Amino acid sequence: LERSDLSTKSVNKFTHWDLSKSYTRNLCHSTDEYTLLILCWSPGKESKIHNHPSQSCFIKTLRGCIREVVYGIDEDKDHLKPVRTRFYNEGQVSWMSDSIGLHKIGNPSPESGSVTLHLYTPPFSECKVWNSSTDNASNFEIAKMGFFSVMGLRTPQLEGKKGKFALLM
Ligand code: CSS
Ligand code: FE2
Repeated sequence: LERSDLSTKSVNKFTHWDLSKSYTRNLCHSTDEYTLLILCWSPGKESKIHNHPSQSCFIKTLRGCIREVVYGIDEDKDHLKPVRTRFYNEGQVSWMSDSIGLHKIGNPSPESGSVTLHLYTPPFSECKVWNSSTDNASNFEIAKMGFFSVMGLRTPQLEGKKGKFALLM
């Protein structure tokens, strides 16, 4: 992932923006073993705190900057606590898994969008989300992962529904 050198043209096919959302999830490729997504982050917006049912989540920042805050679970108080914050610039790769903890990621720039490439092994369709770091560790909801586009085509029917399931995007 670090060595990959994607042309603007190959990435542009998968970059779809919706400024009313924190980010859009755009499916590039999926097999039984892995899934490859491009996420487009609205200026100043971030995900909710969430976990990763996949064994591995690799993220490469393709455009702009990404801020990641990692959380641990304070077992005594049953609370989430921030452990570290990192920034990733264009070309940098991060790795995340439940063995590290939970995280939220977002775009710290108030002016421009960010684009990230995500490699999850194996693919996953649901994860746990917390609404804020003041939540109890047990106060999570299940979010179904929607797709804003698939193979470059808009898929409004796959965007995910509010209601029974929380929305991460
Ligand atoms: N896990 C989030 C993005 S942050 S790694 C998602 O797939 O939408
Ligand atoms: Fe994540």
